[in-house]
Amino acid sequence: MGQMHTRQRKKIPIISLILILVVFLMMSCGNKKSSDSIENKTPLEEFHDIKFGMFIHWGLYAIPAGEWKGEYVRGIGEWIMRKRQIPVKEYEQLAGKFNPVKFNADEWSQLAVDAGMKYMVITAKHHDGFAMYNSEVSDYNIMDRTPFKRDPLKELAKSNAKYGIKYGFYYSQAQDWHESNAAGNTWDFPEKRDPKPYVEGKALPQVSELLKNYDELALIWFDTPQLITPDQALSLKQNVKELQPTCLVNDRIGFNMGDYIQMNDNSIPTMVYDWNVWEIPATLNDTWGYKKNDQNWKAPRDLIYKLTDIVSKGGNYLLNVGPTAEGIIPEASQKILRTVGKWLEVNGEAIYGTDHTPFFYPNITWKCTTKPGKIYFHIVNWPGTTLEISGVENRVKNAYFLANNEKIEFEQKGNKLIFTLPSKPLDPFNTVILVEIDEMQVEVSPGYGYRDSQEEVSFYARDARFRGEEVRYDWESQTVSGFVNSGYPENELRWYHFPFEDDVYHVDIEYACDDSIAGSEFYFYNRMEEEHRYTGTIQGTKGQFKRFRLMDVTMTKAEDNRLVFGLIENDKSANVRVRRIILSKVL
Ligand code: JFZ
Repeated sequence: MGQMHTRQRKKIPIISLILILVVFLMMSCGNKKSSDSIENKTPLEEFHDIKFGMFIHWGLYAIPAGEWKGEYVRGIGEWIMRKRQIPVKEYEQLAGKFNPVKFNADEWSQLAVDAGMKYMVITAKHHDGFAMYNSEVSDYNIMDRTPFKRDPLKELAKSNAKYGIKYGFYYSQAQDWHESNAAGNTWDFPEKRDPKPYVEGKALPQVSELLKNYDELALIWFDTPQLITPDQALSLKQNVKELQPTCLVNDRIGFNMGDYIQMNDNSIPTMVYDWNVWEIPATLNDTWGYKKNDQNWKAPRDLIYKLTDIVSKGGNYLLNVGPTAEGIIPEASQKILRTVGKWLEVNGEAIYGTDHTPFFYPNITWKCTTKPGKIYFHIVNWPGTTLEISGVENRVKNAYFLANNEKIEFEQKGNKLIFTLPSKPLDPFNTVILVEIDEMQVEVSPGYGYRDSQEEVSFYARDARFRGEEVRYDWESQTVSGFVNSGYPENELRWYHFPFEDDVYHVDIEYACDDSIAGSEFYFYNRMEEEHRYTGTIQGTKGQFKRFRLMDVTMTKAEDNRLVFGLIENDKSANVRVRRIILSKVL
């Protein structure tokens, strides 16, 4: 347990110290080339360092923008063709109307820079099959079929290179609703399909075009690998590596072939996840492709929190924008992203290039990232004038506010670190404390490490995955409420990916509600044993927070462990304020 951060206490012989010193001097005095080579990172390490990227879902679906023939279409905007089973011949007509004359590649790259995003992934071809670039392989593309007749992906390749943004393409390798042999379109093509001619005739050669014609790519982002075979996936991957050996491939290529992995969309793991390099694709509202009615934007505070949370657990955040059919990234998205960027401008040191927290820490006050010799405590809820953090074994040399370099008074008693803070946060969202320690590696006390066994673990509602317009997190009361439309998964709270020990746990829930709104029905289950569900009725708590025992669950180390809480809609359910689920070991 916690072995990764256990200090080696063996004495180092003096001769090796001298050797180390000599090597160090040689490296620091040597020519530039040799000092560069120490810094040389693999593409995967570089990717892991950059933390924050811009996802762009842009295609013909931006024209209907969530509405078909005057009717609102529920769900994510880029799925409209399939949701409404729009025939190919009809959907194709959209191309003739696609003329995003306001598109300006420099502005998009500049926005990424302003937001503190270091990479950009744009849909070269989404499930609708329409290529958003100049393709020789299929004329169903932006140059041949639209009045726009420009290649925005080419223009972005230029602007991203100019602004120092790494570049990658989303390519839907298996679903292509335009093609009879690809996955997905069962309304035009109900007959049995053979993916081979599609993969060999379209997917493979199109991915080749992307790798050949757009300079250096950081990654190809495949998605929804249904239907195609392991051999076909492998040929896609090998093709990428042959054409650009440093280009990464994400794990939605399928069959565990990816260089790095994706969590489910919008789903932040509950604990540190360090088995692989990973990324969370996430939405800024509730859609990827532009929908004119979706104004359910996440607030800058929530986004800064999520970025911090993700990075503190070891991941990257790929945050989406959905440009309009005119070529504009919605004004609201821009404003929110620039606010996040302002925070990163000051606090980026505590995000980029950092390692995940060494601590086990589901708590509502702070998050943590590290660099050699440094610990960054991200204070996301201001604790008042003192903050106590336990589990640090290193001697602390100094503590500063990252925002203004001002020293912070602290005391160190055993493994307790007690900071004296001003009564108000320096930053309204996340105030970062930089702690300098006397060693490169953080040494964590037994029991406090991120993989150490715990008697009790809180799963805060704030950290669950939830979406849906009405579901809201309130920073004051630390609760999630607004479950008005449950029965839809987006209105559930779901906690993902927590490498638990195999054991039996009591499950408690903490919530508050007025007595007048008691009586709403709710359910709770663990994904690993779904048939074993708790269903119950919300009891009134006179507005006070109360803890109720629900049931016992068996937890396993399974990676796809998941806890789910849902509230059945009625006229009262919106006001139940859920704070957390607590698991405690059955002793
Ligand atoms: C896919 C696409 O279908 C969607 O349109 C969008 O591009 C998104 C980024 O990716 O949707 C998924 C795929 C996988 C999961 C969730 C949504 N998943 O594994 O949870």
